[in-house]
Amino acid sequence: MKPIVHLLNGPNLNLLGQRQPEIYGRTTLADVETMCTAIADAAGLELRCRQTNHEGQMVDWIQEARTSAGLVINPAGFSYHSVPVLDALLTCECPVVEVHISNIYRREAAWRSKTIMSVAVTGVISGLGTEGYRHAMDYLVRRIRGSQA
Ligand code: CA2
Repeated sequence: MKPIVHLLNGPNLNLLGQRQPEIYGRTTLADVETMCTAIADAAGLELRCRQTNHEGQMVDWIQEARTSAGLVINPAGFSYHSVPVLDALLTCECPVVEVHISNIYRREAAWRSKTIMSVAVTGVISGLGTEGYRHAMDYLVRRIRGSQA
């Protein structure tokens, strides 16, 4: 059986590529999922891609991912307030990469830099656009395949 990796995207990211392209670019969520699936396929991993606007759904999916081989998550708006999402991430036994498409540290709204998720994850990628997902996948592939500590 192939190792399973999860790609979870939070609220409003279903609109990726359709709204605010000056901040989030023109790549759609479907494009991101296709790109990440190709990386997983090439590495012999199974990727499960999901997006939700609902907190409880996100908690359920993180719990499903907690004992998998790896998790890439963009918690989006949950990043700033969701203790349930944070608590779910704290239970994860797998490597977790938090991705933000925009650079949350240089956004006009300073509160966007205050993600509460980062204490629960292996690493954070922010500001590389949707390429951030590619880097997150590459990291997980290398780590799962044993070429990275
Ligand atoms: O930069 C990111 O990836 C964010 O996690 C995106 C979140 C935002 O709340 C974070 O501060 C940074 C969601 C942004 C709103 O959703 C949209 C997505 C695509 C297009 C328009 C809005």
